[in-house]
Amino acid sequence: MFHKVLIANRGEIALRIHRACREMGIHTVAVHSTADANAMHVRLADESVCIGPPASKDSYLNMAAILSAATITGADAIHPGVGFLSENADFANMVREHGMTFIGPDPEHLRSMGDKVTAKQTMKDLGVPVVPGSDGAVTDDDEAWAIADRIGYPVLVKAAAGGGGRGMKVAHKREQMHDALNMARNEARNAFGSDAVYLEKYLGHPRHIEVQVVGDNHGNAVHLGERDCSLQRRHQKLLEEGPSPALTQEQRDWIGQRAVEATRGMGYRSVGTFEFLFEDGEFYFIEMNTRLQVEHPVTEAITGVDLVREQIRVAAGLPLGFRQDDVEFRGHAIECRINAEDPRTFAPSPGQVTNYHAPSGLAVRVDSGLYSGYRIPPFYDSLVAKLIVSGTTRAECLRRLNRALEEFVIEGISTTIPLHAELIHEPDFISGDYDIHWLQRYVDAKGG
Ligand code: MV4
Repeated sequence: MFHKVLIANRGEIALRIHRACREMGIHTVAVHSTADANAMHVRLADESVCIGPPASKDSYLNMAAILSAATITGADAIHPGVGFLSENADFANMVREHGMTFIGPDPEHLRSMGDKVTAKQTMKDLGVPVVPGSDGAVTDDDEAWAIADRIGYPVLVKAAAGGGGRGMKVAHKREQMHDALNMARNEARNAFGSDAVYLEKYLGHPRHIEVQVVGDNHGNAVHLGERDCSLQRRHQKLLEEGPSPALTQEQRDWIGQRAVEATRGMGYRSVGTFEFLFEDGEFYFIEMNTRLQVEHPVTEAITGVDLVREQIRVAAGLPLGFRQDDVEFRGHAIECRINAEDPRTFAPSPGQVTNYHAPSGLAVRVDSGLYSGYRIPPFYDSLVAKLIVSGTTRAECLRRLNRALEEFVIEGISTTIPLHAELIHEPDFISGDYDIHWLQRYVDAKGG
């Protein structure tokens, strides 16, 4: 097992990784920007190194500074967390070349899944259902028209290097295809430095359902069920739950099986997430996330598996500590992402937290680096806390979530707590009847 892990991230996820390491007897090194000197994970880490000024590109994305910090502190592994360098194949390679372990998948899988066209083809070959569309990248209008005639309009043009919704354009009819292609290509070139695009049938009212998997170095792979992440706005998730209220047990088992077979089939060795759109009873693979995810605690709550611990173990070459048959799914869990934002306009609200009190009690978990007196810097993502609540049933989980939100005190800044408190009383949410567009419509209707 590793002796010392450098945590190349910040905020609640850095704290989450620190906790897993300490429970495993591993020493931790926090790296931080000058703006994060007072962060909780920096205070708790065994050692810390300042790696640069506030801007992410000069600190949390600064590969040379992070590798230097790992070298001088004698770390034998680097955990990249989420976002930042977590899916960067070049960084994973550099970590390896420095004689350390990247706690994540092989660079080969970071690269192949990072290219959405390759990812889709790989999954199709491994028996995973994909969205009907082009086989590979599309270059000219005639080719695009021919594919659209086959799959039918509306058609979505997507960037091969994309993800997160950038570089997507819908063509509702033949006349819109030329402009959609050009606009998607331009956006992709500007955002990702590659103008490769591909086509898919546009699904109008899907849910976003993702399946958690873990694979090891010994040919083992398991799935840990699904999370429903449909409640999002502008590609920012607000709340995630598991199991999905939209699936039958049969659908759940079937998609879990497809994901686990693909994980084993590609020799994937880490935690990973298969993202699907789910519409009219059918699953369609769209992307694979080759990292730990922000919403991983939902899965931990319903399975009892410590995902970060397993990720670290498999990165160290150890076999998975359990088999598929050992995984028991129990009850329901919901995660609320609490952002330092105005709950109506979503404008960032950084600043000093004058008073902080987190809820607790049975089946309530809070992952947060906040404390009274902490000053939230304005330079990063506004996620400041995750509230994860479980219950034996979804109804019980909702009642518990309601009381946990009532207990939560964060003063001095605005947060999205009031939005969550409102949302869980919406009849559509209570009945589980929502798709990926529901939250935007809800916010628009309130005049946010
Ligand atoms: C789609 C789609 C509809 N049809 N693909 C958005 C981000 C990227 N990861 C995939 N996305 C979508 N792909 C087809 N063929 C709708 C979306 C989409 C979306 C997907 C998941 C969660 C939220 C979303 C919000 C808007 C659009």
